[in-house]
Amino acid sequence: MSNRIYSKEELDQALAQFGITDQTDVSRYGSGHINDTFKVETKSGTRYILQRVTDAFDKEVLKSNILRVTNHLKSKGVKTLEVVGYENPWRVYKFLEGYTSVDQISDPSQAELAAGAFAAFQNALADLPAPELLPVIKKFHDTVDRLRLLDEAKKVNYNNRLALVEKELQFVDARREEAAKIVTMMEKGEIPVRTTHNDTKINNVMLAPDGGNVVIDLDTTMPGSALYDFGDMVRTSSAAAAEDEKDLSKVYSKKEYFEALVKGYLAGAKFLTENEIANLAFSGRLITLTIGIRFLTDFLNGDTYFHTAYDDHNLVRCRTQFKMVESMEEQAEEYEAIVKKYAGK
Ligand code: ADP
Ligand code: GN1
Ligand code: MG
Repeated sequence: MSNRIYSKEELDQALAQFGITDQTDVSRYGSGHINDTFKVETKSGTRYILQRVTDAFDKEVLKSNILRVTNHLKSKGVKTLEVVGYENPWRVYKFLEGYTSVDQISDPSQAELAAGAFAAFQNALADLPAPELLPVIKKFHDTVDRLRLLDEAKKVNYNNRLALVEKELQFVDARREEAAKIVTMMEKGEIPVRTTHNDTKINNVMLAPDGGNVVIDLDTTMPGSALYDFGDMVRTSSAAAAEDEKDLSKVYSKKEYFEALVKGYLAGAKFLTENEIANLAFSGRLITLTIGIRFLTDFLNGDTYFHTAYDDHNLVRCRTQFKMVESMEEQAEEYEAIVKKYAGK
């Protein structure tokens, strides 16, 4: 989906409902693929993030989840997003001054910090008062369901794109058997359902120079598996190149970054069970495959879900994901050994 253009009136109206009328500039911000995000500058100097949330979410569930999660974290003294106002489909957060997010890791210490931040986030939500959060999108990380949606998208075959993705479909078909592993373990109760973030890509944690952090993009915080959170960290935080790098020779999973992630995550996530620890390395491969399947699906559907900047953007992203999967497969034994080392096995 290419970025929708908003009129000044539309943005002013959105802000006015939250009592913000002294804006001097409202411009597109960040590199998120889902919501329409704007940075708001005002005469008083206070800055805000204005977002129009995607229509793909159950918006009322989302609003309730965001308010519950941020209030809970605040009550525990955990720094989190500050909600200024929320009227679907719009919301305003205070701008997190002094924090920055990156799209790619440039030093292992960032990976370790990010992993620690997501572990602390899961820890802080372990005692979220009942009831459980509701899903904003059902079966979000269910790879089996994502395969079903891919098969549906093949029938859509937007602009005859199927002809371009023969190799990618073969790549997926060779891995269909792995798809059910985590969902099945969850269904059987072999892996616990926890309140997890579900979108732990590196630009969803903001870091400060003093080592402080704030986990953001809380939209998919809902019942899930710690394995999905760890897997998605591996997908983005161990990557040697951008998610949309066209030169695939630059795309691989960096062992030093993976090791830093394991170190940071295991130091913070003391709650993990044996079964979870045993599947950490696998989860990186599975989530990366799953996100690649989602990019491929969106490509075949005609780019209806993820923001795209050019015609085959989703296909380029799918290819980097599959290259990352291959790289993790090649290093599987070493990655398992790293997990064992930090788990003290
Ligand atoms: P999406 O769901 O589309 O990824 P995000 O909520 O992650 O949307 O926001 C997109 C980007 O905007 C983030 O990666 C981050 O760089 C920036 N951002 C979001 N919230 C804030 C905030 N409160 N303060 C500063 N920057 C923010
Ligand atoms: C989206 O919202 P953002 O850009 O942080 C997506 C994730 C994908 C990711 C791929 C709600 O994350 O699931 O892994 O793109 N978020 C949603 O980069 O679908
Ligand atoms: Mg985001």
